[in-house]
Formats: sequence, C-alpha cells, structure tokens
Amino acid sequence: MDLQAYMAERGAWVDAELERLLPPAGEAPAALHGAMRHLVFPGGKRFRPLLVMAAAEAVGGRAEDALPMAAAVELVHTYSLVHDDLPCMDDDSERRGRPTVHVVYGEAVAVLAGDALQCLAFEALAGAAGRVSAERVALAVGDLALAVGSRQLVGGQVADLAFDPADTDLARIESVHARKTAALIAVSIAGGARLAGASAAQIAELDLFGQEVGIAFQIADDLLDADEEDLCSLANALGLDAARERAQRLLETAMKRIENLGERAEPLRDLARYAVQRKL
Ligand code: GRG
Repeated sequence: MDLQAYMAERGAWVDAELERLLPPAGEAPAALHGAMRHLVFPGGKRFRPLLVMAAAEAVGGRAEDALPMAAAVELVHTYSLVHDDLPCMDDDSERRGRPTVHVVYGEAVAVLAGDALQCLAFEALAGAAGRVSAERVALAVGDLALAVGSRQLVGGQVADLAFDPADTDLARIESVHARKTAALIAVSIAGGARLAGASAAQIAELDLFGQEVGIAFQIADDLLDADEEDLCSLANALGLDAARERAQRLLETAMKRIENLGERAEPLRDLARYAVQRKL
C-alpha cells in the first residue's frame, strides 16, 4: 500500500476534526485560544491519530467511527509537548522549526493552554457517543485517562526528569519509555479498536502490540536525536547498533501478535514499520 497517500488522506481528516473542535483563535480569551492552536496547526506527523484509525480498520471497523479518539490522542500529545517544552521541564525554545508556545504566549498561558488541550481531548472523545455505543465510549475514556495519568504518561515524565544518567539498565530505561511514550501509542491502538467494536481479546493483544511499537518508536526517536543530550536513552546507554537491534526485535515481536488480522491490518503494520524506520 501507499503509506504516504494513506497518511496524507487520513491526516487531512484529523486536521479537519481538530479545526472543528478547537475554539477560534480570536475567541476570548484570545491568548489562550491562540496558544492552544499554536502547536496543533501546523501539526507534526499525526502518528497517533493515524494509528487509531488504522487499528479501527484492522478489526473490521470504520476509520470514521474512531475519529473522535484520533483527535483526542493528538490533543493529549500536543498538551504533553507544550508542557515538556516549558522552562521547568526540557526548556526548549523551538519545536518543529517554530518558537514554542511559552516563548510566544508566556509561561503561564502555555501551562493553561496545555491544561485546556487535555480537557478538550476528553470532550472530543465523548463526542464519539453520537457514532458508537455509550459503553464503548465510556471504556475508551477510562483507557485514555489511565494511559495519560500518574501511572503512565505523567508518571513517565516524572521518572524521566529524575533519571540517573549513569543508569544503563535496559529494563529501567524501557520502563520510562513504556510510560512516557508507549502508553499513549498503545491506547491509541487499543482505543481505536475498542471504538470499532473489537473483542476484549483483540483489544488486549493490540494493547501489547502498541506497547512494543511504542517503545520501538521512542528508540527510533533517540536514534534520530543521538547527537542531542538525552539522559534516558537506549542509544546513549547501549550504543547505536544495539539500540537499532532492540527496536527491530520489538517490532518483530509486535508484528507476530497481529498476524491473524489479515489484509485489513496492512495500514497498521505499515505504520508500525514506519515508527522504527522513519527519518523524522
Ligand atoms: C509533560 C505531561 C507531560 C508529559 C511529557 C510525551 C512527553 C511526556 C513528553 C514529550 C517529549 C518527548 C520527546 C516525549 C517522547 C515522545 C515523543 C517521541 C514525542 C515526539 O512525537 P512525534 O515524533 O512528534 O510523534 P510530532 O512532532 O510528529 O507530533
């Protein structure tokens, strides 16, 4: 299949849904709404929303039914980047070649824009109730809340900030990656499948697939940034070749889990390969 065309077409659906959900930049308080939009448009790769829709299709559902979850995970991702760039965290003044939100709007508004993006994510997901059963939506809301709370995304960020640079233990590094990066990727896949009506067994297997692909995605990210100082990085701890090898092994293990899903899971497989082989 043509992954570039798939990403362009589905990415446009995501952009349209995000445009519909976000308050106009001029709506009061204009600084807040401008700040919320700053990192959403233009966005990044939209990798997590694409996974949501590909997972829905992989279990025989419709990508459109998973669009609210797709928007939700991109909004959470964006909030996490806005907060990650803050002076009290990574202290970055540029992202995707543009000034970060706190540089343009100030620190206080950037914190609040991140907060509001996270709320909007759950509002977006609740909107799925018009398309699929209320039970599926409620379960997906619970899944997303768990994945981005203190035991996963936020806890992973805390563990990352406290990481000992001398620690080269594979399991401890991957435990940070699992929470900080893979939890949101796994819930994107499991949530997309859930909204599309997957069975509990399929959701559990896709969640494991997502955790493995998510850690591989983070290793690939560290390999791309290998010249930058990142204390919790397999590339730094094991060296580039061993890190590349580990990402490849994780991808192979993950792919075996979804062998039984057949042809309709091809976009999901292609996205998983892209996670490891991407050049940006
Ligand atoms: C601050 C609450 C809070 C959480 C922070 C996700 C995260 C946890 C921090 C973001 C910083 C970071 C580099 C995290 C690792 C995840 C990752 C590789 C993000 C980059 O994702 P891409 O490549 O970005 O999908 P684009 O720009 O394409 O959207």
